[in-house]
Amino acid sequence: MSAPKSAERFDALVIGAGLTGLYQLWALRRLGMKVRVIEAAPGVGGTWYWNCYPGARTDSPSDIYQYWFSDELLQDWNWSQRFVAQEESERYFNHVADRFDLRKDISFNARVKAAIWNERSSTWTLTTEDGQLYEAPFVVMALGPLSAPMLPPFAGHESFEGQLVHSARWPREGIDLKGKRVGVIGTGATGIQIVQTIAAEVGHLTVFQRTANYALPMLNRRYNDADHAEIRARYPQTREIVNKTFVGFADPPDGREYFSLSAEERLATLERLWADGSLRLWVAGFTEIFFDPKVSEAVSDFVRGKIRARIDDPKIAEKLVPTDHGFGTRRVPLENGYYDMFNRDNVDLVDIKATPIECFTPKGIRTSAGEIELDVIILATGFDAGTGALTSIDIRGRDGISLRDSWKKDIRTTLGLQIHGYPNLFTTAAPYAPVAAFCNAPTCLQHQVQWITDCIGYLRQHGRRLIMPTAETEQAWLAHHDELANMTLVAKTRSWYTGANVEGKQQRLLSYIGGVPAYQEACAKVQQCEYQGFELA
Ligand code: NA7
Repeated sequence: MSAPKSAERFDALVIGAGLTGLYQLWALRRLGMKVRVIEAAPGVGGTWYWNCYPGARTDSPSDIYQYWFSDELLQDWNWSQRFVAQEESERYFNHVADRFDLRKDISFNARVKAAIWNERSSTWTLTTEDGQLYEAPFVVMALGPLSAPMLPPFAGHESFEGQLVHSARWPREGIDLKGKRVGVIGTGATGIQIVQTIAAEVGHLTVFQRTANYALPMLNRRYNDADHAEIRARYPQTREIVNKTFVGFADPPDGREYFSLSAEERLATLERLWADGSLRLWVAGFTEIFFDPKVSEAVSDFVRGKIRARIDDPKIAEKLVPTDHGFGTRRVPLENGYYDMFNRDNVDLVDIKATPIECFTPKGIRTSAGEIELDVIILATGFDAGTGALTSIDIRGRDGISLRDSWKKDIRTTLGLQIHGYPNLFTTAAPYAPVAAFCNAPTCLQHQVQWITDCIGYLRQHGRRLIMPTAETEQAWLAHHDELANMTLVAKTRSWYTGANVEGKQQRLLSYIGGVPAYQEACAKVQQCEYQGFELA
């Protein structure tokens, strides 16, 4: 029997070397702390490391999908285009890791399986899958909102003799799809990007759709030197405005009420927002789409018309047009040729609500309408959002309470930043912050890193060892969250935003929907009141 390994000791541990973890490392180092980042992948980038499927691209413009903490970084990095592909995002995070010499404090290929709080020493002990132990008073979970892939238990999946792959576990060396019979299950942001990218290359493509989405056309554009100069000159304003808009984008909302406008003005506004070729219609259009069923229906109908106009066969068009939810109540994907792919002879759409998948077979997929033979099946089936990455780790707080068990009954956080019962554990991208759904991720994640850093800085400055929200504070935040959520159409819609994509998951809106400024204000208030409502020791 080998001797038990002894734990390496640090001032803080960060799990994950994606957008959040890299910045958190940089920020805690500036407090003079000895920090270790533990990362499951062999490289940095998180989401932008793992999601290397064909066509992976950000739906946020590149000038707001980046760090703001270093003017030098803003000066020395040029984005090639408005919406960048995965390779470029990954290159950016590698550049950041090199520029700030971050790698020396990161353990790669190390997946954390357990995190245990020790009350006596006020420390957390992390254990990796290969038995490495790490110990520190503070732990920051920088796991990302969408990093636990959903692998639906399709009957007979192990019998399939072709290649089966989830979009977020795409092999780095790629898959040769040329001439093959390929099936894609899922038509969210990911499925859409895959379909539009591979349709022309594969022999035959079958798209299995459960719920149609309202995808908006992406107008991408390469940047030249003049664009770079102009974008850079705007950075001081951009950095400010992303923290002032409702969802952390740089577009101020239209501001006018839908029904205060004439029919011509409404249409002209919708056309203008549509023509922007971005998520503007969703994030900076008529905010009543989230609350008012009449406005929701009017805007949805506008988008339905745009989708129908793209598809030759009216029967296929009707399948691709969403009718069971309003525009913007689920994640709106951007598309670049997606709808046109259904005019191709080698692409079929299978509505699996009408003809459900019965099982996988050795040769392909059997639906209630018959067997479809396939060489490759791509699962673009999404993620256990917000909670899945956290519950994949056996987290034990005070008195050994298990987060996994507690969250089976009731998912709770305070501001998405801490959880009652788990001292000195900080979460990012967790439920009840705007991060997972209603925020341009970098805006909210950077804000959370700053809050956590300020909090740890405060504790160190004031000779405190421990912080945790009280049960009352947590309850008050949840009540506020629920009150706002329940006023919206979003909370009434089945999607990963409400936990409906995961069997047995609590149905509650995951993301805080009071807007980025209100969220930031609530977080700031906690710090201004020196953590009133939090247990400090
Ligand atoms: P999404 O948006 O959760 O999409 C997953 C898709 O897979 C969606 O169409 C699902 O249908 C479908 N799905 C999931 N489970 C099944 C089963 N069991 N059977 C059939 N179809 C299924 O994930 P994405 O990866 O596209 O995007 C995630 C986020 O990443 C995205 O919002 C961006 O922020 C980036 P459903 O809609 O649930 O009926």
